[in-house]
Formats: sequence, structure tokens, C-alpha cells
Amino acid sequence: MSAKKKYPKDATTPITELRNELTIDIDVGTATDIARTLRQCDAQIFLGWKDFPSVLDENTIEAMDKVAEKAKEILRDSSGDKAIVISGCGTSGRLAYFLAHKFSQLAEAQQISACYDYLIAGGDIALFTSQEAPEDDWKRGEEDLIHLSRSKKQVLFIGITCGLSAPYVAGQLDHCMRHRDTFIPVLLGFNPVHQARKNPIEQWDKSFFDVANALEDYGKGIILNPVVGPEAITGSSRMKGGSATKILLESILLKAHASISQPRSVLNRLTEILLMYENMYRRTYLSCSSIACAIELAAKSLKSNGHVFYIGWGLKGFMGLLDASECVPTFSANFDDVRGFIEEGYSTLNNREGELMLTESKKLCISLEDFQSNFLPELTLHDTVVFILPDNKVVQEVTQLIHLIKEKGTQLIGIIFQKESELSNLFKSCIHVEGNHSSGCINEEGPSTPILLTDFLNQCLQEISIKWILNAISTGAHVLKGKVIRGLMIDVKVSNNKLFHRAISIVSTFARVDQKCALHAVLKAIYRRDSIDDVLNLQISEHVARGTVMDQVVPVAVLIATDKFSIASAMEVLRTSTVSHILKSLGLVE
Ligand code: S6P
Repeated sequence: MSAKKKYPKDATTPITELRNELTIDIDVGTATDIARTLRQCDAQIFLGWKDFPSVLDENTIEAMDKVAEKAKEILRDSSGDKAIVISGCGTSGRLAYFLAHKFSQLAEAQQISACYDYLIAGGDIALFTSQEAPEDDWKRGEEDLIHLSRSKKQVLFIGITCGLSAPYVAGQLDHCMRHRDTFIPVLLGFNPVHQARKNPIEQWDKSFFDVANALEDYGKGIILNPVVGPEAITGSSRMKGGSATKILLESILLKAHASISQPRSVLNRLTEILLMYENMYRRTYLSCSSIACAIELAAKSLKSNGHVFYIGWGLKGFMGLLDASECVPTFSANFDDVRGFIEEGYSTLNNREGELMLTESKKLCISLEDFQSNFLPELTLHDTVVFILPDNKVVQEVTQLIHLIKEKGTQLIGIIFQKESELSNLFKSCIHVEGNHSSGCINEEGPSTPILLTDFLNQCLQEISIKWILNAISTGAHVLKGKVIRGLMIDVKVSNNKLFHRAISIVSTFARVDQKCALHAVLKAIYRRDSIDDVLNLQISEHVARGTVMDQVVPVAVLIATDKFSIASAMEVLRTSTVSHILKSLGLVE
């Protein structure tokens, strides 16, 4: 028997940027294969990857406990000059908002005068649209944090960056370490510290690696970095990274809240909470075949230029907005290809900047009411609508809406958590996730104990289940549409420094050329010309500014890098064929 190849502990490619061996063939399977492959890949959140600490690991739980203890100290103080600030970019920033918002509500309900706040690179518009470039701005990160914490005497700062890479968060962590009396910095990500990003950050003398190393030696900070393994789609940290972020921070903060109001509750035991999430993971993927059916319907829509719409009630509807916003940078999807809507839109979300504009004259529509007035009349049989169903309170309203959508011939998918729902039969495909209500989250202190926290946890568990399902639907549908080859995003938008480097690595893999050759091909594709000598010395941010507004940069670059195409011929051939077909015909992909 051959010995299992060991992963070198000093390997430099970050684990979050590696290809996952489980998903290398994800693009050649059926929808069912995709759903099952994602199930295996998500298992690594709990089971771990290679011999690194996982989420369910003593080391991790120890670090989580320390953060929970700090959070508890802040929550206990009613002076109003202490805060918990959660920050990040892209999905990490959206989750920062979501957690801060939810836990503020919980604190209010518990009559704890806690102050939670959030920061997201690019501001609130980045909650719903892809704004990748602000991630590279370390200075803005620092300024945003200074502004937000100006009246606070003590701040527990939680910086999320799955890849240990975002300059925006690096600027904030660095600021925290320079203001020891005010800040307790926490770094949450999913790589070992030695793999933190070493690339220079523009207009700064530090890299993320420098900051992460300093934090390791700092004494007053905490690094929480279990390894959840490479993403199903290489680098797509919205998937496992996002899920693990939600699981870890919710468990930590729930414990902190429980320790104040229900010290004997099961919620004071992090292991118990984490096991409930694992249980939910298993229950969610028990519905693999209905998830596969949903993937097929969504793929059919996307392939025929239709749309996928997510509709939700209450805060869990935010999972739809979260999933939809990531399809643009990951798959170069159009903004309208996958959209999320939530009942009462901005009022439900209560985001800092309130109602947002997409352009100067066009509002960014996110409410169910917007959906009904602007999108419902235009629905066709090529569209798919996914209902994230609420509890039974609004059955009549939901039934009416379902009938209106059905009249258009549109495909309907339902995600349901109740054991029995009269709505199930109205959907073409219904994903039924059962049992979370009794998954161990019992109110063990008897009838006199408020059930607030257990209800809250059940809500968290439903949300993570929805996240897994929607990630599977949108990823699976784009895989079937041909947007992924051998686990790599073949049409990733080159919209920030990290994605610029990822694009080079994708080109190098497919065209089988070295990094320098791949870099030149990417630049040619960005500037759409065969001679790029005059741009070679520009800052990466300048390439990114241009790359962000260009289509098909990576497909064009891959073809050029094969040395068989010029810019013009690459663009011409891509008009009638996909990069996947072309690479197959060239023997570069099996
Ligand atoms: C990933 C997603 C991105 C990331 C963002 C932050 O699927 O497209 O928007 O969330 O780049 O990444 P990180 O590593 O700092 O959490």
C-alpha cells in the first residue's frame, strides 16, 4: 500500500487558494454528483483537512473560548463606551454586518446594553453588490475603524479574512495593535499564519503576513484560524470560509450572551453548539436529491438567459442576498442573473446607510415589494424563483404569490423547515430540512427559562442550512453552465489584487505556462492588445481598475497563453465557442 502523501507544513500556496482534490471533476458530473461532492467538501469544516486543526478541534475551541470571554466582558458593561466591532470584505464583510445586526437585536431582547457594529470594505453598497477593489485599501480600513470607534474606550475588534489576505483588515489590525489600551484584536481566517499573504500592499511598508506575525507575538490579540480545506471552487471563500465564519462567530457570541443570562444553559458549551451545526450540516445534505433538482432547474434558467431569484421573509432572507451578490465576481455573472429579495427590504435589514442607489437615478431594489412590482410582471418560463419559506404566519400571502408566479410558467423551488407544510405541494422542487427544532437545542433549564436564546440558535441553524443550499444551487448552476473547469473559476472577474493573482494562476494552469507568461497573457487580455511593454511597470491597482470593467479577461488570456491565438482571434473564437470546448479540442483539458 502506498503511504498517504503528507502535505508539507511549510507549503507556501495558501490552503484557501489550493484546488480541492474532491472537486477536481466537479464540472464533468451531473447535478446529483455536484450536490454530493459539495456535501463531502463541506464535511471538511467539521472533520478537518489533512492534519490541521478543524473547527471541531480542541485548539480551536480553546481560542474560541478566549474570544467569548472577551465578548462577555464587553457585554457585561453597561457604560456604553465599549463595543464589539466585526469587519471584513466581500462575503466576510456581509457576514460582519449580519452578525452585528442579529446580535444587537438579541442583546436588546435580553436587555443587555451591548454595542455591536460592523465595517465592510466599500460601505453598505458592498452588502448587496460586488465591490472588490476597496478590499485592497489598508488606509481606508484604518480610517473606517477610527471613525467607528471614536467614542469608545474599549473595542473587541474581530477582523475576518478567510485567506488571511485582505489589506483593508490588515490596516485595522495594525491600528488595533498600535492602540493597545483601546483595542483587543481578533483575526479570523482559515490558513496557518505562515501562509498569510506576503505580497506587498500598495502604499504601505507592511504585508498581511507582517501584520499577522506581529499579532501572533502581540500578546493581547487572538488568532482564530482553523483549516477547513480548499474551497470546492478554488478560492471561492464565500463557500466554506463564509459558512465557517458564521458558525464560529455565532457559537462564540451565543456563548457570551448565554453566560450572562443563562449560565447553566447548554449554550455555555461551545462543543455542544458546534455539534448542533454539524448535525444541521448532515440534515441539510440529507436532501441531496432535491438540492440536485434545484441545481438543474437553476442551471436551465441560466443557460437560457433566464434568472434565478431568491425570495425570503425575515432576516434569514439575507442569505439570498448574500449568495446572489457573489455570483458576479466568481462567475462573471450579470448582476440580474441571480438576485435576492427580502420582505420589507431595507427596513428588515436596518443597515447603516439605509436605502441604497445602484446608479444616480436607480434605486438598488432588494425588497419583496420591489420584486412584486418590477420583476414579477417580467417573469418567464426561463426563470426560477427560490422561496426561502417563513413560518406559517404568512401562508396566505405566500400562497398568493406562488400562484401569481406559477401563472408565468416560472420554475418554483421551496426551502422548508417545518415538518409538515401545506405549501410543499405547490413547488416543482421542495427542499425539506427537518428536525433542527429538536436537534439537541433544548431548553434544559425548564419552563421558567426564557427560550430566547434557543430560538435564536434555531434561527442560526436554519440560516446556515439555507446558506449551504443556496451556495449549492448557484455554484452548481454555474458549473453546469460551464463557468468552472476542473474546480477553477474560468471567468473570474479581475477586480482586486487577490483576483489578479488568482487569474494569473488559472491561466498558468490551463495553458501550462509559467507565471511570467501567464502574467503577460492576463495583461494582454486586460488591455486588449498584443503589445503590453508600456504597462508592465504599472501598479497592480491600475491593471485591476481596467480589468474590473472588461469581460472575459481570463478566457481570453488562457487562449493567448497557449500561443495559438492573438487577442483578435481569441475574442473571435470565444464568440461562438466556450473556453472549455476550445481547451478540450487543444488537448489541454481532458
Ligand atoms: C469569495 C468572495 C470575495 C471574498 C472577499 C474577502 O468567494 O468572492 O468577495 O469574500 O474577497 O475575502 P477574505 O479572504 O478577505 O475573506
